[in-house]
Amino acid sequence: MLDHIAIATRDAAAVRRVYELLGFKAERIEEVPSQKVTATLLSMGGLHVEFLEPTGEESSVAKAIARRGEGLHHLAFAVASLEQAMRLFRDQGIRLLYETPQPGAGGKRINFLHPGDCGGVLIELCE
Ligand code: CMX
Repeated sequence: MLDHIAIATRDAAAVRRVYELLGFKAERIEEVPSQKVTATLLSMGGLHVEFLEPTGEESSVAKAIARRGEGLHHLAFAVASLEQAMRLFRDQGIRLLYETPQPGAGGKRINFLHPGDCGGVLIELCE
């Protein structure tokens, strides 16, 4: 199931205002130190949109913005078992970005599939 769509931005507050005018409210704003980002989550029914603002230049989101500009950063899919999903993709030769699950926003455990193996879109797996 699609869990959230993440958008990389230098100014989450400014982008949030646009969505608030559309009638959506920020549900949670959370710093995720392991990913060096502040994540702002807006609920859109069963789906969330997440604005990712880097907290430092060494953040992978800062690098993504410098290289690719602001905009779509990743699609996140909820999985029942992250270890099982990681095995499935690893066995198919699809590159995982971390050897082991990492802590993500909302207490989730996360990993990523390399965009080069996914049609140019970074995919997050979250449990
Ligand atoms: N979406 C699609 N493609 C992307 C991308 C993104 N967000 N970020 C980088 N890429 C592409 C690059 O354009 C490049 O493509 P080409 O080889 O065709 O030129 C390729 O991936 C490799 O890019 P790179 O510059 O060599 O590598 P980076 O140092 O930018 O790292 C990536 C890319 C995906 C490995 C890195 O961003 C990463 O480890 N991401 C996972 C962690 C993360 O994104 N965390 C964000 C917060 C998560 C959260 O809390 O929700």
